Amino acid sequence: MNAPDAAVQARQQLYRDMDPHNLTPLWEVLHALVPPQPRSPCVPAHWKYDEVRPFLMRAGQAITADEAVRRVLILENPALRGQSAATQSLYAGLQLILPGEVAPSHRHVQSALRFIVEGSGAYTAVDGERTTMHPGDFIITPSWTFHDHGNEADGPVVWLDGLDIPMVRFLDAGFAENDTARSQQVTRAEGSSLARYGHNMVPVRHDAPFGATSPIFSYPYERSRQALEQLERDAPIDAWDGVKLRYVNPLTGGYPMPTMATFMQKLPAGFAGKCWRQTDGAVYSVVEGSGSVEVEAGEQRWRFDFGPRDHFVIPSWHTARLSSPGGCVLFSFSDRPVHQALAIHREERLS
Ligand code: 1HN
Repeated sequence: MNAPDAAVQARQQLYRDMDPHNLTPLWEVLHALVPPQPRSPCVPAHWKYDEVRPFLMRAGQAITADEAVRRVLILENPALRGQSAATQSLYAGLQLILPGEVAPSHRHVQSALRFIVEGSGAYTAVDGERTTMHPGDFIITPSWTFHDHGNEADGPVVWLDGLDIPMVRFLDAGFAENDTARSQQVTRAEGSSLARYGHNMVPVRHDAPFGATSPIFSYPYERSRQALEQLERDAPIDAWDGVKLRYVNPLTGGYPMPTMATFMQKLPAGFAGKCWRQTDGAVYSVVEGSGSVEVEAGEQRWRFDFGPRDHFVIPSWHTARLSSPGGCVLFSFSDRPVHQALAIHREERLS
């Protein structure tokens, strides 16, 4: 029922009079503030590698890694242009490093993950240890640790950067500083963190070297793939996810980073998955093979046919379904640990 004209006018006058005092009536915005279900401003998005790669290579001609500090093309959600965000909470970008280049050492509060997309033989260094990159490896830069990258191989190396930049920005909690050295000194042998923490054993006396972040900083693809292949052969296939595993912090059993969860999944050839939706928005990197993702929200529908090295985003509470006639491997990351820490995570598996 509408209020009579006089009442409406009195209200409008009230709003105008209080406005200069920075006061707003809740009852005019209540519904939008507390929606019956999430209505993400993000849209599903797809970046085909064939289309992105030429721009990355042109960026390689246009600016050095040293000049750029980080030579990255940001994967911006089409509905959030200008915000450097793939979803409301997650940043994603593709970083290129050419032979002989160094991306200088610095540190920041924002946590980062690297997922290697193309090329081998570049390294990243964290806390005095280097790790060599191979396609499909998942590498972590914990919050507030110095890190630099370099390429001592003979071809370009490209990786996906995933950072919690929008979350840290939302909380106004960002700090950053440059290192005194361009490349940090190597103080530990390559592979020592994996040997210490990555074989179902841990040192007898230890403190978590990176606090809430996993002490393993490179999770090699070779091992993730082996696990997925064995499970594809020997275990039931999940009707929604195919074969899907999450990466783990071996000291806690939780996610490798406090703000981001990471996953790898294999869809067997002929997989036609069921629909699901979840409140954590996710960014996907196609490791091998091809397939398609169908996404639905309200009346809107999207379908992306993806191939190797493509990237795509499924926003919060969008219904999605994966299929793959020939089989494929997908890496993904999301803000699920934050949802779970706040006890607000929801997931629905639809039939
Ligand atoms: C950063 O430090 C890296 O270390 C990549 O490779 C992307 C985006 C924003 C801020 C810092 C890196 C970044 C970043």
